[in-house]
Amino acid sequence: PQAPRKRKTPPPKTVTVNGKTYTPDEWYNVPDNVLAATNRKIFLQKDHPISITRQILESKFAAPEYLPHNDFDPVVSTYENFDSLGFPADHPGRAHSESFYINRDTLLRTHTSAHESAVFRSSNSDGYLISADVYRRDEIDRSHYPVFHQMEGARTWDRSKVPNGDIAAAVYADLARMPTHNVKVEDPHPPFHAERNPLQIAHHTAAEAEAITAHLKRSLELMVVEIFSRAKAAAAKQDPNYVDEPLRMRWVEAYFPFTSPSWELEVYYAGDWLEVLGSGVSKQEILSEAGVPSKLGWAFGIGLDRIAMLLFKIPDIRLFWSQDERFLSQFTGVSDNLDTLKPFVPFSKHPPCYRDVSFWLRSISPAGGNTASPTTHDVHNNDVMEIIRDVAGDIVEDAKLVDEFTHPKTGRRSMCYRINYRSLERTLTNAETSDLHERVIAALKEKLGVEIR
Ligand code: FA5
Ligand code: MG
Repeated sequence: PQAPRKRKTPPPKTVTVNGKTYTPDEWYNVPDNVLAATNRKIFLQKDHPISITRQILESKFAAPEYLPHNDFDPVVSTYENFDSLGFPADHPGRAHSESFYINRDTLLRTHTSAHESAVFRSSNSDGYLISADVYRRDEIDRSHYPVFHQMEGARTWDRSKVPNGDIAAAVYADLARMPTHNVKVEDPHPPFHAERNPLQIAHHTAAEAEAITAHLKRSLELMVVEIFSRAKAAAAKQDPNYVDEPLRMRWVEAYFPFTSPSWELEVYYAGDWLEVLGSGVSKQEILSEAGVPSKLGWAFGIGLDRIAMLLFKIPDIRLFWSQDERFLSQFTGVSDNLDTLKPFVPFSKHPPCYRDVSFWLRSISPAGGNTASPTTHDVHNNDVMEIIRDVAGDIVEDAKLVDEFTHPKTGRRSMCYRINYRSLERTLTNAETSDLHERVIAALKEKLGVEIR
């Protein structure tokens, strides 16, 4: 992947995450607030909505088939996060602008799939669940945060252990024991691209892939049905006049380097289709590399924050990180009795406070000194987002690029960002907002070398 931009300050000599110490290099790009989040483990915190969501899914995918793993270190090697899963060398997810690196070979995991290979290798069970905090550089808004949570799951069958080596028969027998549901699935069998998402005919028959796919789809649909029936029961408890909308879900084709074919499951929510999970038939190379070549099966990865937001009607992803008792106390006791789950009741919403910042990108004369067409240095959106979050923390609700233009004469490029400062916990004073905004501006200037307009 592309080398990082030269750092202005040397990286820290060492960083400690989850009790282990690592040595950063030029690639180090983890802001302090993100590093601090590695200690929180809210997905394991009793009565926290993310943890409650995990518990609900774990109760749906139960032992002995599915064994939960909840204690993997957030720091992984690039081999685990990418190579072991078949990501090509030039995959965009590897870029310094997309992920948080400790050093060239080590990063904060970007997905729970980073542990697939290790669990396939070490586990004797037919399936697993892995829940963890995951880290990605991304935008700032009410549904994006640099740290979120995923649950990964897989179910496999061992050709050397099923009766007569007949995988399809074994899978259909398991499917016949599984409950059904009566939600009509729109687009239950979307066609998939034969080249991008081929059946793995070198490793198993089309009939075997079909059986595994049927098991995958029913299992994941049942999971979504469970979540939505709990969400409805909770909403009805809060509001006796609550009229529920029927659950709608659909399968769409997707692409992942470690499954083929692959799909995403979407649900209709608040007027739009929302992607809740990615899934597919596991690539045989991954199982073989993990030392279990006779196993085959399926895997999925679901975003826990997104599910928790719709389960509890939580309007802003930052709330998960809040230590405010007005938030946390609303979920007391739910971990011990999932049936007491109630929707979140927002405490007073504080007014938004918008501030704009516009800047010119530094122009760089191209080699050869052709000043007629200067190129400008590049500013990555994720860098701007991170600087804003770094200075203003969870007080920023949202930040957007609202204008961008190139000066017709000078060729210089200008960008304008609009930042909404709104605390979840209190009303900000004007002076406080202005002070924060000034500090954001100073940091943009210093870290990106831009000229404020
Ligand atoms: C993955 O991360 C794959 N590892 C999933 C997978 C696992 C596929 C196993 C096949 C087999 P993706 O980037 O689409 O894929 O993320 C999976 C889910 O995580 C999404 O469907 C969504 O629910 C959640 N998610 C992704 N990005 C974010 C984000 N920025 N904020 C909140 N949730 C997110
Ligand atoms: Mg996706």
